[in-house]
Order: sequence, then C-alpha cells, then structure tokens
Amino acid sequence: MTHNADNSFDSTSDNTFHNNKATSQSGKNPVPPLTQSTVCPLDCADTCSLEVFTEGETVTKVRGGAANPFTRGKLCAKVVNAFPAQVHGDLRIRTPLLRRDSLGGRDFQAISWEQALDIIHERFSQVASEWGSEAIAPLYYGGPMGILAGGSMDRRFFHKLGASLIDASTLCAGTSGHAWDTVFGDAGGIDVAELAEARLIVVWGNNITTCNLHLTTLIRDAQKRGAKLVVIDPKRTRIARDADLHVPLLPGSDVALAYAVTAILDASGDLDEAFIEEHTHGGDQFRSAAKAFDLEHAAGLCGLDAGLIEALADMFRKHRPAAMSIGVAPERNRNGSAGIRAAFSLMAVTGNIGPHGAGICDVSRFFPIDRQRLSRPDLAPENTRTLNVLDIPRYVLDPGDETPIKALFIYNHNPVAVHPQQGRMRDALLSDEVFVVGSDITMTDSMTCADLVLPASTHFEYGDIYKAYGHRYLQRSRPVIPAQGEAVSNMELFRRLAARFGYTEAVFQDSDDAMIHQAFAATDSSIPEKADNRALDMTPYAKPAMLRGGEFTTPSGRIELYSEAMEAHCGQGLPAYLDPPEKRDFVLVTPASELRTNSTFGGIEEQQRDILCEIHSADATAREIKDGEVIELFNERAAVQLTVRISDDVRQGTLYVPKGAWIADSPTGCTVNALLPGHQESAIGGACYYDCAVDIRPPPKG
Ligand SMILES: Nc1nc2c(c(=O)[nH]1)N[C@H]1C(S)=C(S)[C@@H](COP(=O)(O)OP(=O)(O)OC[C@H]3O[C@@H](n4cnc5c(=O)[nH]c(N)nc54)[C@H](O)[C@@H]3O)O[C@H]1N2
Ligand SMILES: Nc1nc2c(c(=O)[nH]1)N[C@H]1C(S)=C(S)[C@@H](COP(=O)(O)OP(=O)(O)OC[C@H]3O[C@@H](n4cnc5c(=O)[nH]c(N)nc54)[C@H](O)[C@@H]3O)O[C@H]1N2
Ligand code: SF4
Ligand SMILES: [Mo]
Repeated sequence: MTHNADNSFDSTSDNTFHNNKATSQSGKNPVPPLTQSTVCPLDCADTCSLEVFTEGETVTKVRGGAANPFTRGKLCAKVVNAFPAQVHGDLRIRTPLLRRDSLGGRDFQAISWEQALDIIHERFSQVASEWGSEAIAPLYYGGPMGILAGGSMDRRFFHKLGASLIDASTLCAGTSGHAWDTVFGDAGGIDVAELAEARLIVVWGNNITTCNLHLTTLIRDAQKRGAKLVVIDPKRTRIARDADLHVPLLPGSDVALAYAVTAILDASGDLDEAFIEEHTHGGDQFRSAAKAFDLEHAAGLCGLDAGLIEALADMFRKHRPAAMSIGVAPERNRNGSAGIRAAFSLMAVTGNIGPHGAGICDVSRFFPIDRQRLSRPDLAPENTRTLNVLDIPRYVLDPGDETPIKALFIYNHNPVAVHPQQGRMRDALLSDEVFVVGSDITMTDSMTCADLVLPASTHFEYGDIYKAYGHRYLQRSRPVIPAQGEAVSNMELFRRLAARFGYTEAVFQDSDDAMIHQAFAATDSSIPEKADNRALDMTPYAKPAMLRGGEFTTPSGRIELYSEAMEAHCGQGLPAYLDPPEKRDFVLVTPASELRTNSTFGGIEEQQRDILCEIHSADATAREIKDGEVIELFNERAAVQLTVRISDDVRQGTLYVPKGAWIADSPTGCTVNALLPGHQESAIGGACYYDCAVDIRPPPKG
C-alpha cells in the first residue's frame, strides 16, 4: 500500500490526528472513554444501531447498539476495523485541496475553504455564462444513507443553480423499482419480518448472509419451524447451502425461469385462477407467453437441469403462503426489468399476495418522507434536462449537438470505482474540457481525478435521521466526535456554497434540525423526537400493503402482468427474454463483498483480502489453472489480473470477483469495472454490470 507516499496533503492530516492521540495518550488531559449511540450510514439494508466508543476526538471502537430490535446489537464484521480506519486513517481528507499539476496526479495543495468556494463560484459561473447552466452536473449516488446527507441542501443548491438533473437510480435498484411500479404501482409489499410466517421462503438473487445479515437468523428460525427455503442464484451462496432447493440459473435468465414455472403450474391446474381473475390485468397474455417457455427450451436458456425447474414448480405447488426476498442482482443485465417483472408475476399467478406470510418484501411504504420539501425541485428552471448518470462520460467526451458537460461536482459517490466502462469515466473526469469538484471523506480513485477536493465529515461528526430498506425502524443520530480537520457535512457544504453564490432564499439557511422536521412535518412533526437515540417502529405511519387496504395505482388498477405502458415505452407489454449481447467463454459476476460496501473501505488494506477471481474447478482444470495463480481476465474493453480461487460454489462458465476494488489497489491499473459493458437495459437504461463477457489467459510475461 503506497497511497500516502506522494500525497502532499498528508502532513496536515497526520498532524491533526497524532496531536489528538498524543493528548489522550500522554495523560496530560485524560479523556475518559465514552460510549454513544448512533446509526450505521452505509448503503446496506440493515441500517444497524451502533454503539461507538470514543476517547477525546477519536473513535476507538464500534459495536452493535441495542436500540434497534431488528439488528439486536449485532453488526457485520467489516465495520469494526473499517470505521475507525475510515475516520482517522491516512486517506482521510482534512482540508480543501487544489490539484497542482498533471492529470491524474496526486499532487494537491491545501487551500482555505474561502479560496475553494471562490474557485467553484468563478469556474461554475464561467461555464454557465459560456455554455448555460445545464453544462454543470452533480454526480452523486449512495454514500451516506442519512436522509439529510443523502439529499437535501445539495439538491436545493443544484436546483437553484439550474444544473442538469441526473437520474442516478440506473446505478442500483432503479430497474427493480420501475418493474415494481409497472406490476404493482405504488402499492407496498410486506415487511421482511413476515418471512417468518411463510411456509415457502424464496430468496431470489439476494446474497442474504452478506447483504441482509440480520435476515439470516429469521430465515433459519422459520426453517426450524418447517418452512421450506428456495434460493435462485447462479452461486451456491451460504444461504443456498442451507436451502431445500438451490436453483443455480445462468445470470440474466430469470425471466425464462419464471415463465417456465408458470407454464408447468398452468398445465397441472395449479395456478390460482380466482386470484388471477379478481386482481390481475393481462393474465391470459402472460400465461400464453409462458407456454413458449416449455421445459426443455427454458432449461437450455437457464443452463439448468429440467428437473430443477420442475422441483421449483413443485415447491410453489405444495407450500403456501410463499414470501420472497428479491435482490438487485437480477436487474443487472439486458433482461433486468423483464426478469424482475416475471418473478413478481409468478407470485401473483400463484396467489401469493395478500394472505399473511405471503408477498414480496419491500418496506418503502413505512417511511413517509417528504423528499420534495427536502430537495425543492421547484427551485429548478422549468424543463431542465435530466441525464442518465451512466451517460455522463458521453456528455463530456462526445456530446454531439447536445449541451456538453463542462463542470461536474462529485459527492456521495465514487464513479471511477463503481460505474461500468471505468476507462470512459476516468477519461471524462481527467479531460481538460471539464472542471471537476469532488467532496469525500477519503481520497478515492475519483477524488484523485478531481481538480478541487473538499473534505467531508463522516456520520460520526454530524447528526442525521435514517430510514432503512431492510426493516421498518427509523432512528435519529447525533454527532459523537467533532468534525475532523476542516471537514463539513454535505448540509454545511452546500449552505456555504449557496451563500457564496448569493442565494438569499430562506431555504438555504435552514438548519439540519429544521430540515429533519420538514421531512416529517406533513405526517407527524414529533417523529424526529420519537426516533431520537432510539429506533422508532414506523408501523403506525405506514401506508397499507397491497390487498391489505393498499390500492394498485397501475393504469388498470390491478396487478399488471401485461402493461400497455411498457408496450408503448419499449415494446415489452410482456416481459421478454433476450440473448446475451456479447459471447465469450465466461460471464463475469461482480456482486457485494463481505469486506467493503460498494467501494467504501477500499484503500484500507485489511478490507482488500477478497479481491480474487473465483472459478469452477472444471473450468480451471480444463485450462490447467491452479489455485493461487494469477490470471488475466480480458475483453475488448480492458484486461485485469487477479489471483485465482478455485471454488465449486460458482457455476461453470461464470467467474466471480467481488465489487468495490480501487484502481489504487489494482496492479493492472484498472479494476473489473473496466471490463463491464456500456449497454443499458431497456426499461430505464439501467446498468448491466453482470452482462459482462470475458475470456481468460495467463498474464503476459515480464
Ligand atoms: N457487505 C456488503 N453488503 C452490501 C453491499 C456491499 O457492497 N457489501 N452493497 C449494498 C448494496 S448497494 C446493494 S444494492 C445490495 C446488493 O445485494 P444483493 O441484492 O444481494 O445483490 P448482489 O450482491 O449484486 O447479488 C446477490 C446474488 O445474486 C446473484 N446473481 C447474480 N446475477 C444473477 C441473476 O441474473 N439472477 C439471479 N437470480 N441471481 C443473480 C449473485 O450470485 C449473488 O449471490 O447489498 C448491499 N449490501
Ligand atoms: N462491478 C460492479 N459495480 C457496481 C455494482 C456491482 O454489483 N458490480 N453495484 C453497484 C451498486 S449496487 C451501487 S449502490 C453503486 C454504489 O456506488 P456509490 O454510491 O458510489 O458507492 P461507494 O463506492 O461506496 O461510494 C460512495 C462514496 O461516498 C462517500 N461518502 C460517504 N458519506 C459521504 C458524505 O457524507 N459526503 C460526501 N461528500 N461523501 C460521502 C464515501 O466515502 C464513498 O467514497 O455501485 C455499483 N457498482
Ligand atoms: S454495513 Fe450493514 S450489517 Fe454492517 S453495520 Fe452497517 S448496517 Fe449493519
Ligand atoms: Mo446498490
């Protein structure tokens, strides 16, 4: 690890940190250790309550907090080491930094906040006057999950500025969300806790033990009480090992599988005719489309033994109610929307929606957050354009006749590490044509590409309020240590910028506390107090679930197995199966790592142990590859070298590398994201991370 070797900002960061430590360690000013409670801000379904041990300004330890009955004092292993390292490590950004010289260099000089704000004001104003304000764009995604830090004052600022709007949902969950809206409208699903009442639990493309840790116990307890568990996943994950049935389909073939099961159940008279009649739209069309996926054909498309598909149908036939936890993995290919719609539709045609213990997990209806009030879209000029975040490199590198992007502001995001087509993103950020501002906690791959870097606070340094996407509890957090160095929260950053840009509206002076209240004022303004330092069960505020009082807001007012809107939008009134657009020997899948959250905790040495490529033993033997050897994965976009781990948990013909490595930790000068294709799925233009065809070869000698 040589991250700090040539970092000119290091002296500043080290001084501040060691001074603090010296004070507490020398005993001159002994500061008693303190335990305080807060919330994990990472992009993770579980949103755990944390207990944080601090000495003076230093976070010394974190452990699970008791506040939340769902997370029950347990947390994942990765944060225990990584949080203290993230807050106090060498890569922490502590002052504004201006790039001094050449492209991609790490040579930055510390500047004052005042200088930084002046530079941004000057450069953004220049761009706006020459190209129009839409030539400026924010570049954000899911860094902190706090409701304020995730999107409040920042959005107000960019709206007022008239910057291009971005749709970043294409990076994650947007395709699934769109599929949900298509089939169910905004009717809500079931709370995850209800999996405990199901007789059949279907885990579909969701790595429970890595990504939804606290569901594991709940599922295992249900199994002990006799529930059956089915896991539909190309990889034998840990939860798949415990399953009654594991269906290791080819990535991207979910739509064929769901249709095939529908066809089998239809043929044996086991669909829920009354439910289809009463609650669905397009039942006949869906069923006749399913007939095209006869067993042999579907088995071929899914790369499965026909017997496994029959066994899956049998599970639906014999065990009710069935409940499903579906991950985002099935959306990450050209059939993303179709696969998810088909999986939802299978739950409908088998009547597994409505009864207790039946349904699809989704807790979004539990959190009545007033996003409009927080982000104030009304401040934006009318008809401001919206760009798919995946297209940003194109707007920089080859905009054609459209308004180019000439200034970018990266925050809550590490685009270089997480976007497909990494090479294009890097070229765009390093282009002389664009002025790049970045704000982050840590000197990431993306920050090293920025012209101006701003120091962001960690969640230990500011207060926020957290919903979850894996349970129904809300919790407010308070800062547990002061801001490190000159770091500021996103809220404070954009308040300062708004002031520098001369925005005088009262909304730009709102305090964090005021915004937290605004988020819930329309429902119950006492919610933030009730959730202060404890987890508030949001059941009393939840909208009713579908078929439990919740209406289907689809055009037909029913569950849409056929969608006229999708037919008009992309010719997929029914979910359609498309073949992979590229073919090579292997499909590369790059799912969640147990050591990082996306690319957060990249750059911390202990969190990089899993940057390996898993291959099936038959594939390894055929190519005379041994465990521990280095191989090169390549396609027309890039070549990446990785150490091999032979594992029969992955299917033949697939390779697995966990996501979130940094270029800084990669000997080949790029990560697997450089191999990922740029095509987008058809419903919303979502990223097709797992449609990645690669070949392998020995690394070049020398
Ligand atoms: N430790 C840790 N936890 C995380 C994250 C992290 O980076 N690290 N990331 C967080 C984020 S942002 C998200 S969105 C979630 C993601 O968590 P999940 O929704 O669980 O998604 P993935 O990790 O992408 O993949 C889950 C499983 O889907 C399988 N899979 C791949 N392709 C397909 C397919 O086409 N069909 C089917 N049926 N299965 C497929 C993979 O083999 C994998 O086991 O996790 C969150 N939690
Ligand atoms: N190969 C591959 N790539 C993928 C995926 C995949 O499955 N395979 N999955 C994707 C998924 S699921 C997702 S969600 C995206 C995630 O993509 P990102 O949301 O970009 O996730 P991170 O890489 O964790 O980067 C978040 C950054 O925000 C910073 N940050 C945290 N808090 C703050 C704050 O308060 N202020 C500021 N200014 N910065 C902050 C963190 O330090 C971190 O650098 O990646 C996608 N990329
Ligand atoms: S990453 Fe997830 S499991 Fe780990 S502490 Fe945070 S919320 Fe909990
Ligand atoms: Mo995600």
